[in-house]
Amino acid sequence: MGSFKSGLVGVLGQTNVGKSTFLNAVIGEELLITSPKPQTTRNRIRCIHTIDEAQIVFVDTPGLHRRRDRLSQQILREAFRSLRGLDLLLYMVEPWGRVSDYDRDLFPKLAERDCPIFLLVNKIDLARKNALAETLLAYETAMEFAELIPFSAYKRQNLEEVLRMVITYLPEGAPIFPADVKLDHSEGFLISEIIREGIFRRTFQEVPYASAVRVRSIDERADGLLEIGAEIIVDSESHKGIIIGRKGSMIKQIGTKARIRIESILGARVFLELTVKVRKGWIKDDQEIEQLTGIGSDR
Ligand SMILES: Nc1nc2c(ncn2[C@@H]2O[C@H](COP(=O)(O)OP(=O)(O)OP(=O)(O)O)[C@@H](O)[C@H]2O)c(=O)[nH]1
Ligand SMILES: [Mg+2]
Repeated sequence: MGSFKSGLVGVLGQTNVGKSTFLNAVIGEELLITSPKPQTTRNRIRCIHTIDEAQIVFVDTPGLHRRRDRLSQQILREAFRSLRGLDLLLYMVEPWGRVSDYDRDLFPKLAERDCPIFLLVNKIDLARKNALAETLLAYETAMEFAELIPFSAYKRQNLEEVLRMVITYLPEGAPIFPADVKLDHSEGFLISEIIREGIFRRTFQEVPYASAVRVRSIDERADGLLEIGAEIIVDSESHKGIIIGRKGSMIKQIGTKARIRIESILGARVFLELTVKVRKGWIKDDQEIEQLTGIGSDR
């Protein structure tokens, strides 16, 4: 048996390409939130995959985009901050047969990095005939990648091959985290993300983007029940109305779904109390953004 390998592996790519779905598939648990809407992930989040011969510390990152508003810009900075000290970078794209303009503009900057870069072509289950081959050829021509690997996070096609290749490129080293740790964020962060996912999946237009979630308290009662108090922060009274819904139906749905998921992940019974608060203009204010989203810190 060879010696143990470990390393830090970043997952980068345009928003919505499936980075968080890929990492959930790897760690075998839905610890990262995903949605069909862009800009679901806001923070860099380390999640850890440990097997007999290696430990891969993945860094999930917020998706890259060209939106100019303040919150989007801060989210983008967070993505690029995640790239420090990596042993390997996985750049993820979709199989649409051509290099996106965004990727083409980014590649000169990416090529300056000194760690190897893989191209991961995700969602091959959606590729039309020939498109996968065209995509691989187009990206190969646009930039030099250490490896190019097609796969599907959703269908778990070729996932093992991705992991095998990643491990090949890791340096030898001792594990960085205990073997049973899958996420290096607090329980509070995990809970706030699960609630935020409910908002992303159930509301539309600007509402999910202008919402943040803060867990105010987690108390364990003597009988083991976890009492969780969380606050949804929105940008306007009209958003508050949408989040609460007719006769409270929307917030009830969000709360029930989130509670069931928190219970299954934490293995405890949960009482979840959700409140909604308006902080006008928070998405335009750097200090409020940092405070409410944790961007810039490892919370
Ligand atoms: N058909 C198909 N859909 C996928 C696949 N991987 C991800 N998706 C879908 O793509 C959408 C975006 O997935 P996410 O994992 O949230 O994407 P992301 O890159 O993390 O997005 P951001 O956090 O916004 O940057 C979701 O609706 C996923 O279900 C795949 O292999 N096949
Ligand atoms: Mg994501």
